[in-house]
Amino acid sequence: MKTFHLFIFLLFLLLQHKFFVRISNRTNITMSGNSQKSPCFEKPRSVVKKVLAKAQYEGDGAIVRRSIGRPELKNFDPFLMLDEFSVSPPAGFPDHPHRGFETVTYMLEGAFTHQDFSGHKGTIRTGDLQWMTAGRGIIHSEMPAGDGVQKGLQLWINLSSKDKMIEPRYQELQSKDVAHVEKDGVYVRIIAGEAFGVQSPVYTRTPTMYLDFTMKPGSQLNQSVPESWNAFIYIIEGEGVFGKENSSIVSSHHALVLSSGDGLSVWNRSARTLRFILVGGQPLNEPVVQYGPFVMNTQAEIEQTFEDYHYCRNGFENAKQWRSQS
Ligand SMILES: *[C@@H]1O[C@H](CO)[C@@H](O)[C@H](O)[C@H]1NC(C)=O
Ligand SMILES: *[C@@H]1O[C@H](CO)[C@@H](O)[C@H](O)[C@H]1NC(C)=O
Ligand SMILES: *[C@@H]1O[C@H](CO)[C@@H](O)[C@H](O)[C@H]1NC(C)=O
Ligand SMILES: *[C@@H]1O[C@H](CO)[C@@H](O)[C@H](O)[C@H]1NC(C)=O
Ligand SMILES: *[C@@H]1O[C@H](CO)[C@@H](O)[C@H](O)[C@H]1NC(C)=O
Ligand SMILES: CC(=O)N[C@H]1CO[C@H](CO)[C@@H](O)[C@@H]1O
Repeated sequence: MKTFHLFIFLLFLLLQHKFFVRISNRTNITMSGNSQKSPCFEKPRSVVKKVLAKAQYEGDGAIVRRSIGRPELKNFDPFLMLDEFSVSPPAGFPDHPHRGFETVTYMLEGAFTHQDFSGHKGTIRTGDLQWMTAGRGIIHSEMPAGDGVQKGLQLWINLSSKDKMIEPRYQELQSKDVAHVEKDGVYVRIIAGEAFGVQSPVYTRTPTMYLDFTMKPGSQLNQSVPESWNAFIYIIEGEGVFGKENSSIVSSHHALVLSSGDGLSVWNRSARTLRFILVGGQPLNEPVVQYGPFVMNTQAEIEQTFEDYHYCRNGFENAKQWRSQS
């Protein structure tokens, strides 16, 4: 009996030992796969369209470089617009309405003050972020908060038809609270989504990724992007090589539309810092009717929105008495 127990015990040890070896070998394989050659994309994304965002006037004397939303880059579901703005007082974006989508304002330099018709008011500064869900309706102003040129990015993200008339909501994040990681000469600020295993706290109603990358000369990046999402790049500063290793160099103020695929690789080819945003989102695949600051699904809904705005109802009630203060 005793020998039998000993036999079982030894067999157990033996099996356990084998088991551990297996596990540890497998762990090693996974780890080296991630840290050295990682991640080998099954279907790397490449650049399918390159558009220069030319400067134009918008609002009241503000200069914007529009990429998404310009005639060559419309209907990039779920994105409606991306503006790189550059504004000196007294220019700005005085009282104007929104319905049916979200605006994401990210300050690159300087500060902007916003105030809305529900009494919400605040200032965002360099590196701060405001994620505003306009939902059923907001009227607000966005004006420079300091002297000189104030710069930032504003992205418009569509809401699905079931979310278009939700209550307005703000998510504000100060620069110090924006998740960030630095790895091998690549610094990333994670506004939405995930990079290098770090996740943003921002909740996005339309699933979205928004990453701000700064790459030192000589650095290289592999970033995964969900395969079915639409994704693009906007270059803020410097120049880089995107998608395929031997593709041509692209410089600042260009937007690059990416093919579908599970990830993106980027190389620098210059002695300067490269800074760009990578933005991706799950397409809504629903019909759209946009009229200026209103984005709905049908012509009838747009007409309804104009009426609501005109008669101050269905979300625009506060518009009756409200004017922003200067
Ligand atoms: C584990 O790795 C070692 C060293 O590379 C190798 O000799 C051994 O055969 C591997 N064991 C298994 C179970 O794969
Ligand atoms: C597994 O990784 C450990 C720690 O990095 C290392 O000491 C060991 O040699 C590796 N084993 C194999 C089989 O690569
Ligand atoms: C990116 O992926 C490629 C191909 O899998 C690999 O050769 C390269 O080392 C990776 N780069 C980084 C920084 O992980
Ligand atoms: C890129 O160009 C280099 C040198 O011109 C060449 O050796 C390499 O094979 C090319 N790589 C690809 C993926 O085409
Ligand atoms: C915008 O949102 C609507 C639905 O809410 C959707 O049907 C449409 O495809 C979207 N359009 C764009 C350009 O993203
Ligand atoms: C991967 C790559 O293209 N690296 C280049 C980045 O920039 C430096 C500086 O110009 C080059 O030396 C590297 O070859």
